[in-house]
This record gives sequence, structure tokens and C-alpha cells, in this order.
Amino acid sequence: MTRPIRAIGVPMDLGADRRGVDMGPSAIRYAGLADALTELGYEYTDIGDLDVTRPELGDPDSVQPSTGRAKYLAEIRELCVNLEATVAETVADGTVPIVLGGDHSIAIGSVRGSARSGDIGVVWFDAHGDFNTPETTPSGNVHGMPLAAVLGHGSFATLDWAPASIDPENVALVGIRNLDDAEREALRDSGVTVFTMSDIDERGATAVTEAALSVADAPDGVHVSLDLDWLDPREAPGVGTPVRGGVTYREAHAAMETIDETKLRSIGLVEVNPILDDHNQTAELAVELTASALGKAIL
Ligand code: 4U7
Ligand code: MN
Ligand code: MN
Ligand code: MN
Repeated sequence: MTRPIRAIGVPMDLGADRRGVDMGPSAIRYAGLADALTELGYEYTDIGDLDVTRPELGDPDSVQPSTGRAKYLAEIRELCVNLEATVAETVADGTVPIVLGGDHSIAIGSVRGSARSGDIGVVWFDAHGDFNTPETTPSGNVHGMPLAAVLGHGSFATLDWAPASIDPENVALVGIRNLDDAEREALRDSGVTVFTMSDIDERGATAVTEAALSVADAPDGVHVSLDLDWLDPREAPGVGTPVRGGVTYREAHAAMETIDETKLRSIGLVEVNPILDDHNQTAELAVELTASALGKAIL
């Protein structure tokens, strides 16, 4: 018994400094997501793209939190409210949403939507912690803040779109190798489990992902948030904030194959930037890894 899958495109680039990540949904579709999942036997639909404000039409500072800075907060909030509703409806239909980003700020909507009517865990595959707040951010970019936002940290606690009903004890980060100082401090005190690249060096990608999935094991399943900069930039050059020393192609597949697809509640594929990519290989990787997470095996 496999649940149907529904793709939701979110051409968002307001949360990041490098333009082009708004073309991520097109690049992932062009890389063959529909065919890959249909071949696996899934019933697959695509609802197209949600409306996102163009940066040319918005003012990054029109609405700001009481303290700190979060660029395009009003526009990102509006999109995330819409995305949250779309993801919640999809899950309520018994369908697995795959949210195609777009920068990682959209995870605020994806996670909140997935958690709306259930008790879920989150596994966040990333080079970064995404645990800044408007108070700690060195950049003002919301794609560096979504995990802190859904857990209600900093001035996010005063905005009516946060926090989501998730227990930090059911949240795991995997592959981390770049944290800002205040972000590191906040993560240490958060209850979130952090598996760094050093953990992967010592224990291997499979064992670390198994450990992350058991942290995130909650009654209503897991949301997997896959930031393609989790991989080494040699494998995934099409990302806005690459960091050397990421997982290899095989480690990434091994990690995804560890996922039990019957426990997958929702997926986000984010930070694919086709302008910075080499022949769409990062988008193709996103498709391949999604298939591995959804049960594709070599034999
Ligand atoms: B991504 C950064 F300062 N930490 O907050 C920040 F290094 O979604 C980068 O993981 C955030 O790609 C990267 O701007 C966000 C920076
Ligand atoms: Mn990242
Ligand atoms: Mn990220
Ligand atoms: Mn699997």
C-alpha cells in the first residue's frame, strides 16, 4: 500500500541572497521527478506553483520583528501561511506532499502544515543549522532561520505563525558543518539533536541517519527537509551557500535508503539553484535521492 504523492512548487527566493533559487521547482520537474516516482508505482500529481512575490515588488524591510532583522518577513510569512494550508490539506487527504523549493525559508510553511494535525518528527539534512533568529542572524536572510522559527525561538515567538507543535526532542539535524557562533549556542540549549559531519566521519552515513530517524520517530511520521547543500559541492554545485566537506553521492543515497517510506509524512527539497548548477545535476540529484527515500533500490 503506497500513498499518492503530490508536488507543490514554491518558487521562493526572498529568503536568500543569491538569485536563481526561485527556478528550483522548474529544474526539479525538468530533472524527471514525475517519471521517477511514477516508475516506482506511485500515483503522482503536481498542483503547480504557489504565488510568490518577486523581490523587485517588495521592500525587504517593510515589516520587521520587534527586535532584530528578517528580510522580506511580510512576503515570506504570506507565502508560508498559504503553503501551510496546502500541505495540511494534502496530508489530510492521505497524500504525501513534496514541496519543491525555493529557498529554505519555505520550510516554515511545510513543517507547520505537516504538524498541524499530527505529532511528527523532523529530520533536517543540511550543511547549516538554520537556527538563527532575527536577533542572531549575520545576514538577515530567513533561509538561515526556519528551524528556529518553527520551534518558536527569538522574536519568532511573537509572530502569529510560530511555533509549530513539534517537540524539539523529535528534531534531528544531519550533516552540519557550518554554524554561526550564536546559532551554535542556541542549538546547544534547544533540545534538538545535532549530527555533524564529524559524526558521519566516525559512524558512517547509514548509522547516523538511523539514529536521526529514531530521534524523529513520532506517532504521525516524519518530515524530511533536504537542503541540497547537505551534499559536498562537488556533487551538488547548484546551491547558493555551498560548504566544502559534505556527504558524497553514495553516502547521500545510503542515508536516503535508510528512510522507511511508510513513515514519511512530507518532504521538502530546497535550495536548488539552476543558475549556479552544472547541467542541472543538483536537481537530478534531488530527484534521485527522493526516489531512494521513497523505496527505490538497486536490486
Ligand atoms: B540554508 C548563514 F551566516 N548561517 O544565517 C545565515 F552563514 O538554508 C547561512 O541552510 C544560512 O542554505 C544558510 O545567513 C541557509 C550564514
Ligand atoms: Mn544549507
Ligand atoms: Mn538550509
Ligand atoms: Mn526506504
